[in-house]
Amino acid sequence: MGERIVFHIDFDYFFAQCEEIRSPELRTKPVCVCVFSDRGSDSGAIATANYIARKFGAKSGMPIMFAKKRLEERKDAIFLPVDFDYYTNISEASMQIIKKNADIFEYVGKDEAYLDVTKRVNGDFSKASHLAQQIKNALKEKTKVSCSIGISPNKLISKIASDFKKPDGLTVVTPEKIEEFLEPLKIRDIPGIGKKTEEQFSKMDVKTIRDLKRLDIFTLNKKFGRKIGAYIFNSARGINNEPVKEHEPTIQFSKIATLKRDSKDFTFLLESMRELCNELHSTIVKNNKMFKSVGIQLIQSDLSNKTKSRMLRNPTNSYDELEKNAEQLLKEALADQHMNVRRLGVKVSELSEIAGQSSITSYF
Ligand code: DGT
Ligand code: CA
Ligand code: CA
Repeated sequence: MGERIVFHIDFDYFFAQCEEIRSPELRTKPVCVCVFSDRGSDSGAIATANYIARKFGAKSGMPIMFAKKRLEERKDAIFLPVDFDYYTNISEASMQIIKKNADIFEYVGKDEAYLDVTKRVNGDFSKASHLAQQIKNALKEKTKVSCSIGISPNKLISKIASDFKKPDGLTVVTPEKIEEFLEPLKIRDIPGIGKKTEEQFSKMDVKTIRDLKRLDIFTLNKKFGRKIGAYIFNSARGINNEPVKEHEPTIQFSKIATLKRDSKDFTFLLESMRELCNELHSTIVKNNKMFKSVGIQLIQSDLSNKTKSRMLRNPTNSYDELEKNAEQLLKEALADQHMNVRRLGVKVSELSEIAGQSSITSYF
């Protein structure tokens, strides 16, 4: 394979940034976007926080209560509920702009994409960084989104590079700078190496990528198996041949069915809902996916449509989670239901590869 030029683009503090775009007065305040659980008040977790809030220690996954504690001295701190549909709109509009600038466009998630731009910049890194700057400008102008871009000969290094300087970063790693760029980084900076792997290495006194290069392929294979061993060995040397694959988002899986009779009876509808959840769950499992959003759709007797959805705190592939959330949504939807329901649907979205596999093995 000839030398490629690959971009990794990642939107900065995405959900919180969307909130700032909607309400610019938030820009000077700490902002946390929260997934409130149904237990009320402050139970739930932080989806993400803007960089001002992060300075005080608020971050993704943290219980809302903890974040409030960290931000106690900031009376101006703002805690907002997730507005997933709105973030999706901003994401889609931004991805359209990005896509136009790629030879090959690979959608990874709402705030993330890889681009192969080799052809359009003639393999020239300085043209590539100019193109990246143009993409950043176009996003700022049209959707107001700020992002960080990593540029290198492959997906692995570009992914690391986009994370290197955030927010609003642009990091170019030309082939001759790969070693110099990687060596001082922590092994945790290699995508797929999580806390557990980091601890294992720490016991061997391996902390940086430079340290990691001391280990030969046999040692790594013995410890992690051949596939992951090879991935770690190659990653430490900046080697990654994975192509950028044309990929539009697999946005969702859904099941829909016409009821035996039109009805607005909860128990009757719930029974069908469970069957749909069952079928849907098989599809999810077959495709090795996790979901982070559950939605339902009611098509009413007059064929009008009613939908409801909710974001989960964490990605899951659990049947119980699916059913529990679908049931809750159904209850909410029926609370103010006047018309009978004719067709019923369940969907899951915000799909990701199943955990564990998503970590290391998906980076081949
Ligand atoms: P950064 O570091 O500037 O890229 O910040 P984010 O917030 O864009 O972080 P990233 O790229 O890891 O995640 C993209 C979006 O995904 C983020 O804005 C909110 C959502 N997200 C990330 N982590 C979590 C989490 O632990 N729970 C929930 N509910 N959502 C999350
Ligand atoms: Ca991001
Ligand atoms: Ca991301």
